[in-house]
Amino acid sequence: MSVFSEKTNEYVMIADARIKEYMNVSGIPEVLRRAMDYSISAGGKRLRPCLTLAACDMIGGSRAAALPLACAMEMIHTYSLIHDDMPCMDNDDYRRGKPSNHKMFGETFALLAGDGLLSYAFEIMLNAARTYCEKVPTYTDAMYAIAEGSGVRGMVAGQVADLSSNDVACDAANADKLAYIHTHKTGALIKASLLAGIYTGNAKATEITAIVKFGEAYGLLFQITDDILDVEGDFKGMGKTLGKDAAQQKLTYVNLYGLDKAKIVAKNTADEAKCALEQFAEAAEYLRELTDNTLNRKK
Ligand code: GRG
Repeated sequence: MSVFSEKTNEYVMIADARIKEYMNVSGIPEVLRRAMDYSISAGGKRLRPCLTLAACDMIGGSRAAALPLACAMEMIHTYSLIHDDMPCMDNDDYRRGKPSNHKMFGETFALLAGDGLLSYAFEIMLNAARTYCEKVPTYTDAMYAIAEGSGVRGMVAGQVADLSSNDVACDAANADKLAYIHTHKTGALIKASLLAGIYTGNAKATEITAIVKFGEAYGLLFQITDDILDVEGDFKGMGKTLGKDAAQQKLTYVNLYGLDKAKIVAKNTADEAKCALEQFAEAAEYLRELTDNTLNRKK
């Protein structure tokens, strides 16, 4: 097994183990726990926890302080998937290879499961802050990055722009709109995951600037490859119904530029992301490999 795969397995394992602990605390109504746990335990790549833990390792930060943030990121991400799948939004029947949350628990509990994961993420972060704020003076910056990235100027703003773009033509005049949707809906949470990790170490201003640059390019790469996989992927890898973007003529990289050009943009964006990591030298090897992996991903 490669060093990259070993590291990824390690990150996923420690995040999963901690998420399991968080899901088993007393006091959560049983029906709510089952609905939350159904989606968070359904699989998923755990990309955002991997980004937080990798950024923490890269900067020599505190793993103990980063772990609650990594789990909070996964909870926020999972809430967004549950809500996005609901009939009032994207109306998807499958997620992570299983029936989506509202198909299993009904719309009321799907809504509450999403609300529960979002608010629990913030409870977990604030509880961790009681322990780590003194040892890690930038812990508040990490939590702020997560709040901003997931909130009304980040992911939620991107979702609003996405839902308002249904009747927008897939032409060059709307390229800026597409960039806004991608950087906010997908990129903001990815950037926040990286910032959270880097803020658990003693990062210099130039390192923070570099990780922001990497996060923006990597987030865009991740979404372009998502658009490509909507055409070229399969249900087994992606765990969701594909082909919807083409059927709905949705504003995506593939519909705007065509498949071949989208692949070129993805390659250039991956190069740009790796360039941003230069100052971290070999400490950034994991993030470089992750970037190559994402460029060629099938899931
Ligand atoms: C409901 C406020 C709100 C936001 C929803 C996440 C999202 C925003 C919408 C889901 C649809 C979508 C294609 C979003 C782009 C982000 C994305 C590619 C999500 C899937 O992330 P992965 O591939 O999923 O990391 P896993 O299951 O592996 O965690």
